[in-house]
Amino acid sequence: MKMVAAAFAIAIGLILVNLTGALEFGFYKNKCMLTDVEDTVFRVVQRRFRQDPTIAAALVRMHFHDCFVNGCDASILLDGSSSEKTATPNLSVRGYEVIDEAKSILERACEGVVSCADIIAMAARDAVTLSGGGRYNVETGRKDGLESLASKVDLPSPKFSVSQSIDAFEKQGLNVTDMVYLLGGHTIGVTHCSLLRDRLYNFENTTKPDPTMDQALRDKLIEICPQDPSNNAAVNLDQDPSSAFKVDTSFYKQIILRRGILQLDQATALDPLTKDIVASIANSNDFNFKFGQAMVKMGAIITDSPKEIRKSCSVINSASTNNFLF
Ligand code: HEM
Ligand SMILES: *[C@@H]1O[C@H](CO)[C@@H](O)[C@H](O)[C@H]1NC(C)=O
Ligand SMILES: *[C@@H]1O[C@H](CO)[C@@H](O)[C@H](O)[C@H]1NC(C)=O
Ligand SMILES: CC(=O)N[C@H]1CO[C@H](CO)[C@@H](O)[C@@H]1O
Repeated sequence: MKMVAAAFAIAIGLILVNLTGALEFGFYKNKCMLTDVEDTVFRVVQRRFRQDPTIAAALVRMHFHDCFVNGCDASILLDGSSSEKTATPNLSVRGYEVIDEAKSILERACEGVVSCADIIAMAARDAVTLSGGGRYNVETGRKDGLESLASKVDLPSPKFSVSQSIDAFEKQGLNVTDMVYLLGGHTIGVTHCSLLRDRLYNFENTTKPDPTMDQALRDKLIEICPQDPSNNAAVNLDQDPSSAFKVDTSFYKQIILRRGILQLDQATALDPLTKDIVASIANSNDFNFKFGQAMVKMGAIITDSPKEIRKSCSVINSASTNNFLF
């Protein structure tokens, strides 16, 4: 009798763990017939990456945006007239088609098993690997959210002070060290002139450039981003030309040299709250490992809102009978 009760308790425990969405390494092992889920995602990302290496940055950023809005639940993928996709910070998030391709291959192999949120997490990891950042193990077992609302997108702004940004990360359960590692995501990818023009010509309404910017960098950037606001060219976030698309510590070395592009990135290297962390990462030799750990921690932001395994990543399963999206 006792054993039955114990077994029952364990069973209930397992169900509860599953309901609360506990993540584990290798969750999909032997869960998709003969298909290796992680390998399938990797091959899709690799094929896309060979056509367009800039997709790596887009996938890493997608995971960040997904996790910071209602946890990592693929809500960023849902279509809808006022879904997260339509929120301003999402305007330049790309890579949806990579997730869709992996999803359709996996649905053919094993229907209703692999969540879109997990595909994003795996694809972000693969993007890091393909960009030279090493391979970290990714936790899986997420489910997909039912709701996506632009009005709930409350991502930190590149104009935030370091202290505001620390608060935003702490709200997500990430500490200041995690934040500085995760900002290392900016070791790849680009931003656009519209987000940095003020630093070149009229910083905080002073009619002068941002005094924290290296003069040689400013000279270069005014060529790429003239004052005319109709120009919105892309600018590498990591200003070391030899590693602008490599995941490594060069981003930290650049911001120490006052060659940060986003105001917050630059401030992180100068603010007493973060500058020692930046300096130590810049000279560390375990960045890939620590960055991977920080990504795993970010990937574990999960809320308890209702979830499912979506059939198609851009629409909830019962989309025809409810009004969550509009
Ligand atoms: C305070 C936190 C953060 C702020 C304010 C921020 C802000 C930004 C901004 C403004 C852009 C440029 C968008 C554009 O011009 O189109 C950007 C790009 C990017 N962000 Fe962040 N970000 C933050 C944290 C992160 C984190 C945690 C990651 C990932 C670990 C990340 C990864 C990226 C990547 C890879 C890009 C380049 C995207 C591309 O080239 O397509 N960011 N970020
Ligand atoms: C931040 O979190 C990491 C990982 O969970 C931990 O190793 C580190 O000690 C924490 N740092 C601070 C400053 O709390
Ligand atoms: C600069 O001036 C504009 C227009 O007056 C104002 O909206 C904005 O808040 C100011 N920005 C800063 C950083 O003071
Ligand atoms: C890539 C993507 O889906 N971007 C969308 C962001 O939001 C605008 C609307 O404001 C859409 O037009 C874009 O398609």
